[in-house]
Amino acid sequence: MSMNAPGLTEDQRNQAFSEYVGDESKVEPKDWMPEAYRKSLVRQISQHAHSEIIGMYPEGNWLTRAPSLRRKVALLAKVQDEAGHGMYLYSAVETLGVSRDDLFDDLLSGKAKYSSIFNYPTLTWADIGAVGWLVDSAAIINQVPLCRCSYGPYARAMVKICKEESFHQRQGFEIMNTMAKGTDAQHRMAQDALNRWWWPSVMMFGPPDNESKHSAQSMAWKIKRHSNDDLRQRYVDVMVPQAEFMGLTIPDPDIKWNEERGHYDYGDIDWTEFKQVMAGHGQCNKQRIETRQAAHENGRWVRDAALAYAEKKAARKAASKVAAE
Ligand code: BYC
Repeated sequence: MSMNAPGLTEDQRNQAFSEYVGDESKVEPKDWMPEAYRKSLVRQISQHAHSEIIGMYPEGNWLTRAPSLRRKVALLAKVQDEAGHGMYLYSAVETLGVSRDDLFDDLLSGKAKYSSIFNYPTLTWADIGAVGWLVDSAAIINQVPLCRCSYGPYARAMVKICKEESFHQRQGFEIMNTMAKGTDAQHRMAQDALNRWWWPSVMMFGPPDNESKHSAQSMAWKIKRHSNDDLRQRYVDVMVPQAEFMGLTIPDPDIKWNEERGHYDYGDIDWTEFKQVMAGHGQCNKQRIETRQAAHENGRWVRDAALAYAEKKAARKAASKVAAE
């Protein structure tokens, strides 16, 4: 029984939908879907899109100060990729019946959420290494499973995004490794950046499982594949050996390999800090939104010009069609 079949009751459609996603089939925009599924996708994908857009600011901050042409070109490419990720993701949300203008309004008014991580400042060049290494590694671990999300347009967008995130991660690792193995001063800068970015990166995966209000339903619908804590553990397990390889110390005295569990144990997370950042009281929340508002205003003439051109072109096409008839 298909959830799209005519004449079904709401319960039958819900049942057919659960079986459909249970079979690993992809839901497409024109398929019937429960309203709560649609809303949850709009919530998650739009927050993800906003994160990509706001995520450009901490790194964009260093574009004019990159230490060499090679570093600058790579950083520029990465920041441009993030703009592209935002655009694919806004397109994916549009397939769920929400307009891009409404999404922009939500971001610009400060109503929309975006990832907590982008409310921290990038104080030194080593922070660009730390963001690429720590934040993009977290993004990869969180996002690779989203390539199998039950909603087709999101899953397909994630395939391209994840390929680009892998390049970003390498870019960050290479900066971090070069600095960690450079002069004493460079090593200290790398360690300082790791000290400041480690805990916010660990928090990126979201609240602990017992406080994650969306995880259970999202996993049942195969939007999410793993819980926040499972992904966080995977992250710690991957990052600890990489830090050791670079000769850096993760700022958590409780990190220890647990033979029995086959995982690293780690210390308590300061969830008060996470909640503060989510409530808009992080170090850069205000600055990020103000920068976005200014960029939107400064880009108004481009949007107006593109619209005027499109309208003129459409009018010319319509006129030549009439003339031909
Ligand atoms: N920051 O029930 P939960 C990237 C919110 S990477 C802010 O567990 P869910 C990038 C959550 O939205 C970053 N808010 O929710 C990387 C929910 O609020 P609402 C973006 C957070 O959805 C490098 C509430 O807390 N990645 O883009 O099951 C360069 C309860 O949480 C955070 C994505 O968005 C946070 N860290 O799980 C450039 C990936 N964590 O909606 C860019 C897709 C949680 O009830 N998203 N919240 O008001 C996801 O995988 C999931 O949405 C999350 C949260 C794991 C983030």
